[in-house]
Amino acid sequence: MLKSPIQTPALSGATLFISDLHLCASRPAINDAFMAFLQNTASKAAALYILGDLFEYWAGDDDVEDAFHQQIIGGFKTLSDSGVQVFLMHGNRDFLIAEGFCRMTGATLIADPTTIVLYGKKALLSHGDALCIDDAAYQQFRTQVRDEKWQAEFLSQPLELRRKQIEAIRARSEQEKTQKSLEIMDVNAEAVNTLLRTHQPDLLIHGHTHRPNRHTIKLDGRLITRWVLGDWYEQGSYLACDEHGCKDMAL
Ligand code: LP5
Ligand code: MN
Repeated sequence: MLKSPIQTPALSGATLFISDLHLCASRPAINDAFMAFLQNTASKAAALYILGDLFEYWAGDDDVEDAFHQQIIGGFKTLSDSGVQVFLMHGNRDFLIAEGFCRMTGATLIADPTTIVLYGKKALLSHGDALCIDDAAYQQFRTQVRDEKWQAEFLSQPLELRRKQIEAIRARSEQEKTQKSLEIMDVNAEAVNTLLRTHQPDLLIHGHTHRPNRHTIKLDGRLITRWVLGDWYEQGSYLACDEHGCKDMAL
């Protein structure tokens, strides 16, 4: 169970990062915690970055009629209307979020990876799944479902059919994960180094692995911080950054 949605005082005017909330109608406690986070914490921030897997899954922008989706959309709309910038990156579960969702919420979709200037530091943002290159079965699946043509065909099907196919993939994924080692499902160190060499950031922020941590990487004579964001299964958390640096915060 999530702890009560009493918020740690926000860093006013900070930039916040979250990922892997896996929101869904069947986990009301996390939804309440998230709504409280938007109202009490994110509302005082300058910007909120969601680095993927906001939702347990996303079947298409037409799947928004129910009370659960309307509540989340309303929460974002209130936040963005109040002047907080909301940026959203795709995760491996909600990569079908598209412009329709952005229009409804006021959020801006950002590519994976994206570089931003964060209080004078160069920060590279990613969901993190693309770094798990030892997970060959997943990477093959990822290549298939990230294909534009495949997505257009998938989205052309009725919503009920899409939901059924997603349920089948989720079941298969859960089953296959039981056969994979923790190492296989973590980021590959060389893939991280390659990404860092390409973009030359001061820090990398990502999620996906559900292994929240702060790593220091020495690469080519430079120190780079890799922040891994936590999921919201047991305890909601976020990374708050301002001109003094970044802090991981619990709800
Ligand atoms: O998300 P997480 O952390 O639990 O697991 C991921 C990888 N699994 C996935 C699948 C998602 O969890 C569930 C599906 C999301 C819905 C997407 C909506 C649109 C797509 C619709 C498709 C019909 O991403 C898991 C990784 C793990 O991270 C750690 O990195 O291991 O990967 C898997 O388990 C994937 C399996 O190994 C391979 C699945 C092969 C399926 C092949 C069928 C392809 C046909 C698709 C068309 C119907
Ligand atoms: Mn993920």
